[in-house]
Amino acid sequence: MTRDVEQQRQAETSRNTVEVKRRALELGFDAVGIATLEPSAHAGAFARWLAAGYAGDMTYLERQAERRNYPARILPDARVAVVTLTNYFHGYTDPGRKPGERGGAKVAQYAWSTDYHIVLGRRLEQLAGAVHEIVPGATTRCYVDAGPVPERELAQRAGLGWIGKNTMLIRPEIGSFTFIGVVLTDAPLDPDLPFEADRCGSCRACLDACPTAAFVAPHVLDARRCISYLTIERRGEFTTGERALVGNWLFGCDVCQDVCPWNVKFARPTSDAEWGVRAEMAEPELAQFLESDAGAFDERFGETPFERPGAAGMRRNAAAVLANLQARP
Ligand code: B12
Ligand code: SF4
Ligand code: SF4
Repeated sequence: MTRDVEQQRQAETSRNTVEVKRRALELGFDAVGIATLEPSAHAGAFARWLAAGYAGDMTYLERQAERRNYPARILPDARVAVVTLTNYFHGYTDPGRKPGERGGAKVAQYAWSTDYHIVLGRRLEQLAGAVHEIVPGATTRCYVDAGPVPERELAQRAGLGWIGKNTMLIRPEIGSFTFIGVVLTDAPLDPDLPFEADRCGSCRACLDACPTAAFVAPHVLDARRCISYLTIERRGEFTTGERALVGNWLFGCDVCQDVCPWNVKFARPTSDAEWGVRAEMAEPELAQFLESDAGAFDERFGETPFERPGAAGMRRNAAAVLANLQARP
């Protein structure tokens, strides 16, 4: 290939990269970057995490470890990941007025709206459509919180932020109340430089604030003690110890993000209509979970994050919260 042809090709790749990013922002994503698909830099740490049993019942993580460590194997011929962040923060500057603080039972903010897998799945497909228009013949595959994609690591590699001691991907300008969505593609696009800085410094607010002491060390979470795991991923009934750990969290947990100074200073409420707050999610009545059968539950909470634990899981969570609230002085 002559130098001129090579230069033309490089110029076209740069133009296409700018256009893909422009379209992503136009679609409503709050940030976008391009990551390479080189092997994970954290394969050793991930293997030790699995071996220690910190994944609990999430056996799918072990099954997907091979592809996760080699993201290029997820989609044959894929060259890069287009990585997006979407802010879902609703604000909490006045804790007394924060939904969920009044009645006792609390729900993590990400679950106050329609299920993000549905909203972002649609939006990512539109972004994939844009990639096809810009690079005709390109292959794409979209992922959000699914499959073997190491989403936080790819986001860090795409220059979108760093991985904090609480294991969250934090973007300096907006904090960590964000969803990560990924489009893998074989389209030639210019990768961004990774976000190399660690902006946690000597802070350890998240580690100290975790109500269940779930962090074994900075960046290492024993999911079995994490309220988010217990209320969303854990199958079957709680042990007495687990029941006590969930406190008044009915679904998910926000504590290690609520205390993070990067959220306190920089997180701003989303104005995106797709994340409109649903009162029955943000301020749920416990009784409805204790009483509802599967049919009534599906009618009320279909297409919401509560579907993952389902009617039985939410009944278990509600019973635990009620017992914990009643046990309080
Ligand atoms: C399994 C899972 C969970 C588990 C385990 C979480 C965990 N920290 O490991 C549970 C159920 C507990 C959970 C909880 C939550 N989750 Co979750 N979860 C996932 C999922 C499906 C896989 C994560 C995973 O593989 N964990 C295993 C650990 C070992 O891997 P990792 O977290 O990716 O960490 C990597 C780095 O930390 C790095 N690493 C390892 N050692 C070191 C050391 C240093 C110094 C550094 C820098 C990096 C590093 O290597 C790891 C492997 O690549 C991802 C989606 C995905 N496919 O990635 C969503 C995901 C991580 N979850 C998400 C969310 C929103 C949450 C909650 C906030 C929900 C809530 N409010 O209740 C909480 C947060 C709790 C917390 N502090 O992590 C978002 C996070 C977005 C963001 N901005 O970071 C994701 C990306 C889903 C999405 N698409 O938006 N989750
Ligand atoms: S989500 Fe809650 S329980 Fe889980 S690590 Fe963070 S503060 Fe601890
Ligand atoms: S609370 Fe402090 S240590 Fe934890 S993630 Fe935020 S900046 Fe890092």
